[in-house]
Amino acid sequence: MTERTLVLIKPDAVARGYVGEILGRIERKGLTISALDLRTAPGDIAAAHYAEHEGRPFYPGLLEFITGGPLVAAVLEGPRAIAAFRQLAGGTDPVEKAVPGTIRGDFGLEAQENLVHGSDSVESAEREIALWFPHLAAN
Ligand code: RTP
Ligand code: MG
Repeated sequence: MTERTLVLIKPDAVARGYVGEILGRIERKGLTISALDLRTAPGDIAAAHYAEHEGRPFYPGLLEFITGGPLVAAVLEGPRAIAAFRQLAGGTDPVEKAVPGTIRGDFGLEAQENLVHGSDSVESAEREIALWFPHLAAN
């Protein structure tokens, strides 16, 4: 079953020049890039994207970080694309959870500035695709 997932190459990764490296890993894994856009996230989109974390201590800083510079938003497609990209990304904390060989494990040091986002379920993916790429919403 082909799946879609919403990926963000976060502002830290764009600022550090890792867009090509990360897209290369996505392509080498075999996932298809079906939408790709460099943009600075407006506050309302960022807040809606991370609404599940509202009230957590890191939430205000997370919104500031994610809106603080250009990011790359993408839609990936492929068999088990959601899990496949999260495998490439590695665990949330680049040091405590992500292992070497993953994007976060290879390039990250901090829990917040962890380079990438990938949807965590089919429901999240469809919600996030509709938010970032309204013209690609399922219905
Ligand atoms: P994401 O949603 O960005 O793909 O990351 P995730 O599923 O691996 O992690 P999640 O728990 O959803 O957290 C969302 C993002 O919030 C930032 N964060 N900072 N300072 C902290 O302790 C902390 N914890 C999470 C990270 O940018 C994380 O990716
Ligand atoms: Mg998450």
